[in-house]
Amino acid sequence: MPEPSIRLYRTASGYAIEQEGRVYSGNGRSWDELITRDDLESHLREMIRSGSSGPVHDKLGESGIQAPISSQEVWAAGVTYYRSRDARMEESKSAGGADFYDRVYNAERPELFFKATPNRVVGHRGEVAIRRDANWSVPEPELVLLISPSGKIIGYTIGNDMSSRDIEGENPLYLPQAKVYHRSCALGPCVLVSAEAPARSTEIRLEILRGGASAFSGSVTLGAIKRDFATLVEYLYRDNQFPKGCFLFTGTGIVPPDSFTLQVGDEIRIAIDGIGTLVNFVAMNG
Ligand code: DO4
Ligand code: MG
Repeated sequence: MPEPSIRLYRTASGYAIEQEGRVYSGNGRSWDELITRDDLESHLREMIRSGSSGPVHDKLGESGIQAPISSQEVWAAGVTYYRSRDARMEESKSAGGADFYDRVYNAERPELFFKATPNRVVGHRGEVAIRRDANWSVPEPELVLLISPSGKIIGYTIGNDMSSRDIEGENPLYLPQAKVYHRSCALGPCVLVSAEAPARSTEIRLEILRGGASAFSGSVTLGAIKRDFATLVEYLYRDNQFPKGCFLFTGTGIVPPDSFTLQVGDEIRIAIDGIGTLVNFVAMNG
C-alpha cells in the first residue's frame, strides 16, 4: 500500500503539513532548515506518526498560505516541450530563432536560466505582474522541482513563469528582461513532498479567466516533456552550489495562441493533480 501523500504549506505562522485532509502545525523549525533536508519526507512522516507536530486541524485557511520559499534561488529550464520550441521559433523568426530554439530542443545540454530571487516570487492568490514596457505577456504553467543542497529532488510544486513574448522574441539576449522582473514568478500553493515524480499521465491545466469568463484554457501531460528531471538537476548543479536548496521550473508545454496577451485583472489558474491549484491575479508593475 503506498503511503498517503504529504503536502507542505508555508503559512503566516510557520508551516503546516497536510495528509489525508488533516492539517498538522509545524513545530517551530525555520522553512530553510526544513526544506534543506534530504530526508524531508521521512522526517515529516515521523513528525505525524510520533505526534511531535503541533495541534491538528481539519482545514487550512487559504488566506494564510505563503509562497513556499524563503532563501532559495529559482531557476528554470526552457524549451523542454515541443510546443514551447514551436512558439519560440515563431515569435523570434526575424531574430533568427528558427535555428537556435530548434538546436537547444535537440541538444544534449538543456537551456537553464536564472528566474527569480525570493523577493520576486508571489504565492497563492497573490498578484503576478506584466511589464509596463511589454505588449505581449503570457503565463507559463510549469511543474517545479524542489531540490535540496545536495541535489536531491525532495518535492514538487506548481509555478508560473511569467514571460514577455515580444521582448524575448525581439532578441534572445533580452531573455533575462522578458523573464526576470518584479512579481514575474509565482509558486504554490504547497510542496508535494516526495522523492517520486508525479506519473507521466499527470496533467498540467491552465485556465485564464477574464471578467468571470474563460479567456483561454489548455492542458498538457507530463509525459510530453523531452528531458528527464534528474538530467536537468545534474546540469543545474554542475559547478554550482545551492546552500539553501533551489527551485527549478521544468518548462512549459502550454502556450496560448499568438493573438492572446494577458490583461490587468485576469485570473490565472494552474492545476496539477496531487499538488493543487495555484491561483494568481494579474497586475501591472508600478
Ligand atoms: O527560451 C526561452 C524560455 C523557454 C521557457 O521558459 C519554457 O519553455 O518554459
Ligand atoms: Mg518557462
